[in-house]
Amino acid sequence: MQRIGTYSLTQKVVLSLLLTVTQATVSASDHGDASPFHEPEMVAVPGGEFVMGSPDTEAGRHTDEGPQRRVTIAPFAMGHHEVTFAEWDACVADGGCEYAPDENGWGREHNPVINVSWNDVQQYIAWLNRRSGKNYRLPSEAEWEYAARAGTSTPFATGDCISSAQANFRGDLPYGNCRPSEFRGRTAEAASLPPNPWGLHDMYGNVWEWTADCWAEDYHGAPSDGTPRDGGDCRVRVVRGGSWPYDAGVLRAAFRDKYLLDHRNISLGFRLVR
Ligand SMILES: [Ca+2]
Repeated sequence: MQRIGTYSLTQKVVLSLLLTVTQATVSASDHGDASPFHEPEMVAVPGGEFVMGSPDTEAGRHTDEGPQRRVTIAPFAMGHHEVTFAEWDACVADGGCEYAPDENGWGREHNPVINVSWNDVQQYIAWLNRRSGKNYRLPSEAEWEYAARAGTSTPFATGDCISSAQANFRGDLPYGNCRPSEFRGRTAEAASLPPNPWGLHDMYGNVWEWTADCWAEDYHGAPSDGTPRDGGDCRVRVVRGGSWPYDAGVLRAAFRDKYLLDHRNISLGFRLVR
């Protein structure tokens, strides 16, 4: 449905019929003219164990990325792409989200939603869970890094370098001795760049992604079972993955940053897990 603009007219008709059926089945409690309800497209992430954080030897490393430790992760499903404006706007239209974020003149639809705070996201999740009857939530920091690495241990799932053909970031500020590439200067349509080995798009760059975890200065005392950290400073939550106006060093799988719960900006979005 999200890519309806690219379908042929016949496909649109078929799709609308299908959606009508889905709507009737899924949402008997629909209100009037609200948009049809769609769940996010999810990708199955296998359970496993991984080494979280970066080694002392990794260029650009910060002390908050250690100490490295083994973390066990139960299987889960993760958003195929960052939550889009179309997905957010459906929540607003349905009365589930009070806040309609500005798109910074870049258009809405398939662009990743920006200008949403951690608190705003809680409204979206509550709405989605009411409508779907499922348990969508923000990923833990450990789940996020596990999924971003997708079995790799290099700074990026793409290896020791990443380019703007693989991720949306300041390609003109590459990592280490890697070659420079394009800087787009804005968000890219969600999932318009190649996925990581586990089929997840834009884990590196495009928009920062909120996680569930309270901020702590390093991994001493952090859980090793993949659950979010609830100690530390819970007024501040961890964001991951870097974003379109940041250099490659910030896109590293181990890199961590943080924002206050009510902070909104044009490089900050999210994706969900369940
Ligand atoms: Ca991202």
